[in-house]
Amino acid sequence: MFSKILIANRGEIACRIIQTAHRMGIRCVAVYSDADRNARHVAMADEAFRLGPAPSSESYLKTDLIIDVALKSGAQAIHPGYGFLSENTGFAEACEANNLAFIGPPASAIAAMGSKSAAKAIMEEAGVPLVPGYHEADQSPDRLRAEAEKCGFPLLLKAVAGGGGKGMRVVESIDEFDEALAAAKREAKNAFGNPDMLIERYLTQPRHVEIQVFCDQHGNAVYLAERDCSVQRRHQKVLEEAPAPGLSPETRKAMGEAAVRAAQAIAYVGAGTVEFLYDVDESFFFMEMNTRLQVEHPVTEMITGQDLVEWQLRVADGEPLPLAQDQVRTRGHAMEARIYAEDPDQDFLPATGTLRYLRTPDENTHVRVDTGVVEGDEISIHYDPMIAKLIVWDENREQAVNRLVHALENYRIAGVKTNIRFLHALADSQPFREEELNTKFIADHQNLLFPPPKLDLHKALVLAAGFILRQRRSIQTESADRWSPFGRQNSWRMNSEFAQPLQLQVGDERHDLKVLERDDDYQVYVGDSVYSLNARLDDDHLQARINGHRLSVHGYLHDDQLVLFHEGDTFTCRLFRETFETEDLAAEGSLTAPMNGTVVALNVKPGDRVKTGQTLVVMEAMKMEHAIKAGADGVISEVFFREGDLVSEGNELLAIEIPKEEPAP
Ligand code: MV4
Repeated sequence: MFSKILIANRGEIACRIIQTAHRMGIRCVAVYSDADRNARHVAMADEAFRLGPAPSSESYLKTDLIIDVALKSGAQAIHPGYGFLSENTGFAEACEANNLAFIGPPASAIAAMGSKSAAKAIMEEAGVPLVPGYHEADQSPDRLRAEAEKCGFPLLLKAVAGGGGKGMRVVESIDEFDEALAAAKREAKNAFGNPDMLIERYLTQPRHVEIQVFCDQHGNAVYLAERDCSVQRRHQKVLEEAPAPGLSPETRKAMGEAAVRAAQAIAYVGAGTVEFLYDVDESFFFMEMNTRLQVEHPVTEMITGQDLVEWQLRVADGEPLPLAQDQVRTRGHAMEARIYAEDPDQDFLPATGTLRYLRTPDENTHVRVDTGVVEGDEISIHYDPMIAKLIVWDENREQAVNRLVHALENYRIAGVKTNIRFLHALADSQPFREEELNTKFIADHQNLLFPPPKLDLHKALVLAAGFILRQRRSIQTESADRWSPFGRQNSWRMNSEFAQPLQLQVGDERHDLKVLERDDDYQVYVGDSVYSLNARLDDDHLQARINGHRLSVHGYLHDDQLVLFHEGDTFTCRLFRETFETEDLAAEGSLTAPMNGTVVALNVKPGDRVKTGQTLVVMEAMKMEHAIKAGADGVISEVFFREGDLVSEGNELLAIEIPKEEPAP
């Protein structure tokens, strides 16, 4: 077995590979871009080498540099993960040429799946079912038109060089054919540099069912059940599960054996996936073969109890497959949800930012989290926006769905927008629970996937008040003398003049709350209503009772922004601090910004003499102006910002020299 491997990847899959390699006693060399200097995969590896700047083209796609690092570090093999160089024939060949084992298939097998029409010809020869249609070389419009009529309508034009859903066009009738063909060819030429088309009968309600295959270097091949990946959004997988619900043992066997024939037809070695379209009448058709370990491989691991990365390492080292086909067993049901940094409310626009608060569900036999990030990490524009994969397992699908829904409720992120709420709505929806799986699921159920908030506004505001006051009190009691009678608030202060005001902004709306408090109990006035609240805060966990309704939420307060997490949903509001209504006196030698905001007026310059009470700087935050005044007479020695600058809480704004004593006249 190898004693040292290089992982030519980043993020969760790099971490995933390192985990198995370490368990097997194999040392790991990581590579990283400047953006990933402090990334989890770098920290986990035994050593790591810088590749270059953040863009993939200058780092993770640098074939020669990665080979050099592997040779320099003494690694005997390279695991490419998925994406990046994993299906790059040049990279596989470069490994071979440098006597490094490529932990993946031979370059020839990768190349064989590069063209859709060539792949279909190979599969036809191997007896793998194909969607009826045409995939020959003759691209004359007359021939294509004749083949279209033979195929029948609706049909699908697919670019020979396309993949992953790019370059497809549905044609409903022969009248549309010529125009659709011309347009599809133009698109394919532009997108792939190859205008060639193939024709397929169009399946209107297909499912995406894929078979995990594995082949060793000795001609052995097995299939490890299937995955259903039908729930997709714009050809991006969202939820995957294994086994495929409703698949009969006969179909599973037929599909598995077809997949093995597919792999053997191209002399495959290692982990591969054969994708099928699975139709409502249980027929299935070859779609494409992915010549790598796939993102969703964990669901197969969960139901087979096998570690596919371990299999990859053994096969790459020349060992035979760990199991024969009749030793492969599955148990229970597994699901994977892909947690992305994206904003479902803005058409799933990728989101960036810092993972300020990140809590994951506890891992056990039922719950697994594959991730490459930790709290505090940055999600940048440079790479895939996937934050993590949440994988669950249980004895049957119904229980697995419950596990998934529950685990999503315990996956909490603040600082970066995510699709967690969307995933929660999807997993918890009736049609998903009822196995209504097909590739149009998300498009067909928009109403269910963007539900209104479960908490009503008043309850959310009352919880927010409880969280803020409890957190404030825990900070006060930490710092103050906890035995002092003055620190205790043990009587209702019934005069509403003594009620604490609390201003919370939700979206563009500002809500003025008033709160009376005694011990753990509060009376919260919101609008014309009053709520009795009992609240206990344990770290980030708030247990509240509002008018007798017990609720459990988690919260994160940062920069006057509070995020509450409740049953997969989040509630965000901004807190106006009392300091915003007061003035800060600059008594010290330097002056710092009291909050995040903008410098709207800078009334002084270096050398200016200032008098106590004089306004030096005006800041604006959350539509309120805040004057910063001199707390003593002095001279401005330095100014660190200009008008219009954005500053963060704690940033030094300016420096004042305050004479110890006025010089004698
Ligand atoms: C199809 C199809 C219906 N009929 N082919 C999309 C990705 C590409 N690899 C093949 N795809 C499809 N091919 C025929 N003859 C429907 C799709 C399809 C799809 C397939 C799997 C998962 C999601 C999908 C979403 C839209 C369309």
